[in-house]
Amino acid sequence: MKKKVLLVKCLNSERRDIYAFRQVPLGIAYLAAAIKDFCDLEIFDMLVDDGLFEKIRRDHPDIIGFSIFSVDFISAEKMIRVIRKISPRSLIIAGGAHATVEAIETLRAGDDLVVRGEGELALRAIVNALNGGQLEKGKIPGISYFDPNQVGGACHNPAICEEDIDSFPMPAIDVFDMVRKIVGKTLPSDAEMGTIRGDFSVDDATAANHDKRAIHNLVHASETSEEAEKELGLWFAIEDVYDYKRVEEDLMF
Ligand code: B12
Repeated sequence: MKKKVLLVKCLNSERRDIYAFRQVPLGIAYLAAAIKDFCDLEIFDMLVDDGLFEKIRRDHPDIIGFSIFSVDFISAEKMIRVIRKISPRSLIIAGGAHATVEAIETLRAGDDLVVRGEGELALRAIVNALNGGQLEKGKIPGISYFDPNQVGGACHNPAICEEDIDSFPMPAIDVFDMVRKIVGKTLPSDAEMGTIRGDFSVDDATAANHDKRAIHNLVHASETSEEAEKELGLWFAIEDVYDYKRVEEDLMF
């Protein structure tokens, strides 16, 4: 059976407001492209998503992968300690700039494995090994892990550097909920600046209840493409629906 994988872009919540722009974390997008066909994949981007602990408590992913920069390490460390407790059977993996240069420190934070450098081949090997039922850490390229039988306590498997980087699939932008990121949270009073609801409405539940009306949240976004198809049929005629191309599409794809 395919394993449940949750990839998390870590962000110290105090830094959230610094980044007013909505970017896709490129490292996670590349990893997603490498593994999405082999697992049941979800992405959690702390720049925009809330409720990580609740999500993990509910879903208990088989693998939780954290992408960590040094500026976010201290808050990532605290988070990992909590997650260890709420989902003890999840395999916790860390990668990214900080994990690569500080593998031992990152392992001490409570991760099972650290992937150093490029993660596509290593993460795919880990997912496929777990799908097959057994992870033999010694066989996974480019990872570090504690091993009590090892002198010094830690193993650092040599990395395989893919020479033909064109063989990596293009980043899987489709795994990010871009439309929902642009639209913002349902309640405009909670929506971030830079989102449609955050920038153009200040409405909230108290005001709407007082006036006995619906909340003015300006725009609707369907949860899934199946839901979108159903809702388009309910509210729109075929001539109301426009196809469009974003300016960057020809540059990126
Ligand atoms: C482009 C870039 C940016 C872009 C990001 C664009 C985007 N959409 O992602 C922007 C301008 C937004 C940016 C911002 C910042 N950046 Co910057 N950035 C870079 C740069 C030049 C390339 C990163 C990149 O995209 N690489 C390509 C992708 C595919 O690789 P990757 O992200 O490293 O991911 C791979 C591996 O690391 C690994 N991996 C990553 N995460 C995980 C997780 C798991 C589970 C696994 C298994 C593997 C894994 O697998 C991935 C695929 O191979 C690097 C320098 C460099 N040459 O790496 C600096 C770099 C990453 N940035 C850095 C910093 C400090 C920042 C900021 C904190 C700056 C600031 N003060 O605000 C912010 C943080 C933004 C944030 N949201 O957290 C530092 C990080 C240093 C550190 N020790 O942590 C770097 C290394 C530059 C440097 N030498 O100082 N950055």
